[in-house]
Amino acid sequence: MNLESLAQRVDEAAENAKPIKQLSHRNAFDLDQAYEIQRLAIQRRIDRGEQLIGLKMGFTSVAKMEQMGVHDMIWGRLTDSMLIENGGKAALSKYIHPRAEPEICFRISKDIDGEIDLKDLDEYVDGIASAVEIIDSRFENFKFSLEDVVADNCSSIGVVVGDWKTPSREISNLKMIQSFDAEIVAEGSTQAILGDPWKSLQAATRLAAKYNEPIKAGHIIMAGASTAAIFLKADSEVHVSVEKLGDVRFEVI
Ligand code: OOG
Ligand code: MG
Repeated sequence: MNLESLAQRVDEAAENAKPIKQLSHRNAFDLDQAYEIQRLAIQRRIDRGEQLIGLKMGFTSVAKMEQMGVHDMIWGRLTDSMLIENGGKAALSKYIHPRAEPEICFRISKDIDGEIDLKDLDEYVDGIASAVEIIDSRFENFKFSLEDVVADNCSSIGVVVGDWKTPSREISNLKMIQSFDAEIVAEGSTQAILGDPWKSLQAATRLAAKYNEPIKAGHIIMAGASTAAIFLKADSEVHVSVEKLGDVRFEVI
């Protein structure tokens, strides 16, 4: 099996916003090979001039695991083409079947090249913000196995980050609300993210070290959604509000 050709398939599906069949339907590959497909697919973006800006964690809450039927933590890579400015616009035409989910984002202040203890993590973080992630599985009907979703860079396509706040260790029970226009569509707490989003960052340092992906000063790390993700609606505003961390929003056009 040619991992590069599978990487090309997920990359082109994202580029063309055209869904494809799950890779695992016709190819048997294990989790390490799935991460290699992801790395190769992101390398194609980097070869086109995109830059790595950080990592994202996925399935760090029970709500997400239950919604998607995948019960293992996953991680993916973020590039600058995925960033949407706070208050900016997301065009539905660029996506297949996009969903939004409320998140917390960390900004890294010092290079990390190994697993960091939970108690030492604040030495490496200089900002925390509320965030929304747009996910858009390249697979038909948003259905995948653990290996499929990892190969597909964990459905990454868009990230919107709010204003950076001074890091606090006390973010383990903050209310999170996602609204479309004025209607609340998802509600949760940072508690849902492994009991404390700092634990998600800790897991990111462990997994990045395991897969030889250095985390650099200036990178951002998304901790994973606290609630199920909701399909975007044309001509609406998506708004996420996190207690103490403030608001973040974008317009769907
Ligand atoms: C995979 C991505 C999961 C999260 O925050 O849990 C994720 C998916 O749900 O398609 O980003
Ligand atoms: Mg997410």
